[in-house]
Amino acid sequence: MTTEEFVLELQRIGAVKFGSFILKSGLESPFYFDLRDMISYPGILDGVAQLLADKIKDMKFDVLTGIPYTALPIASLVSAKLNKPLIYMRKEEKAYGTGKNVIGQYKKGDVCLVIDDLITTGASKVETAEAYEKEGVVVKDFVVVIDRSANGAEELGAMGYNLHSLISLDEIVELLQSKGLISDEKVKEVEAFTSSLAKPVEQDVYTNPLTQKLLDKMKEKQSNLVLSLDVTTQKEFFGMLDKVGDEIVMLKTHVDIIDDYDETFVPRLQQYASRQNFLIFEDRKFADIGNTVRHQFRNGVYKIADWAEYVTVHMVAGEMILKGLFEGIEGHAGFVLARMSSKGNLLNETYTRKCFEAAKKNPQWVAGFIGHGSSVEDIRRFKAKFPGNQVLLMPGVKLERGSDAMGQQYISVEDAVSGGADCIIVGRGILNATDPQAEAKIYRQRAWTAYRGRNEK
Ligand code: S5P
Repeated sequence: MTTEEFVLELQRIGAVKFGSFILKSGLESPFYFDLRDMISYPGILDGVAQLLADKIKDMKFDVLTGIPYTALPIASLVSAKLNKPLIYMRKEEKAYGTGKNVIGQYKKGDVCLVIDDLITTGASKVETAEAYEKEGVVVKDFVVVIDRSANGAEELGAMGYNLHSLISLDEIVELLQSKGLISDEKVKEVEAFTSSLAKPVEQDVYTNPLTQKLLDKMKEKQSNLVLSLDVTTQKEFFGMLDKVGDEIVMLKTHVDIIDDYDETFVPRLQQYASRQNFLIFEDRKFADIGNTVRHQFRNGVYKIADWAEYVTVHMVAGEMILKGLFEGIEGHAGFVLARMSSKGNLLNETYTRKCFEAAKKNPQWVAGFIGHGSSVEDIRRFKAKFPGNQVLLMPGVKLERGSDAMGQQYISVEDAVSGGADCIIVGRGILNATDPQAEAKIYRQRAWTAYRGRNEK
């Protein structure tokens, strides 16, 4: 079967339709592709598998896969034709560490070629690649049957992946037009529709004032170092600030671990903040229903809202937590924990995506995200999904990669920042140094150099 014959067959079986269709997004489209029923036409399925096999036979990969459901039967035929092992990923996401997500035999580091039926935007492909990469499988190339995207190849290219396609929307239209199978008018409609999708929507992206405040302070102070001052007495606390307060853009506190906390603590902290010119971030990780977190934030012994502009928010109870915390008070915003640095944490990709959705709906209450990553690439892809101009603050950072005895995982300053961390959060890397002041200077200098380097690119 030639590509041309394949396209004609697709039209014959109704897998490629031109008319007027309402898409899931609500947009009206002049065409509709659905290759799911191809499995009921063994000749066509075998034909497309052969075309794909011819296309990829000289590419370098160890295993191949098809994205369920539509592309999996296609990939299994390709696998047989090329005598290359097939693997696939469960469609239902498993929580980390609770079972096997990838079915089939493979070794860590194997390169997997991914087959899919269609591409509209690169987003879901990137998600697939990330899911495989979590399992130790390397993804470099995607091969799709039909590329109907406006700029899928560029989008994937920016994330470090290659896109190959058997046939594009333009080629399909051209072929069907040349055979008199669609009208010239329809062709114009398709062109108008695709160019409207390709046009970037011009809009000012909103920046939360608390995000801007942090960015301004970073610039002013030439520092993107956040100190996590996890000590348990006021003496240690202010003693450490004397040494390192000048190096940091923001101080992150856990006020509830200070043994001798009393009413002198906050005024003293505020004096330091104005003298040493840093912002205050209380890392109280709110995670309850709106009404409870409202009290936890504003009342009780610590009255956090009176002195901390930034706090941390777990999205586990749902987005109304943001309303509970921030409604009706000015000058505060949260950092949403979208990923954690601790080994075995239960925040999976679906959860992270929900955090982004919540932030998108409530931009006035979210200054940024707390996140972590296993590599520069991993962080880059995570950050690329931020729904706006939020900043990324990264804990679990030391001068070198490593871990502690209680599950904390560290990546290096350079990996964190070049991947996309705007600020690094450092605790014991500085606190436990023999000379914390000198160490803070090193962290500051390395993080700021990496930040400037990244933004100059
Ligand atoms: O995922 C996270 C989120 C946070 S806020 N992992 C973290 O380690 N943190 C916090 O960052 C943690 O509560 C601690 O205060 C700091 C890391 O401290 P370090 O001593 O390991 O650098």
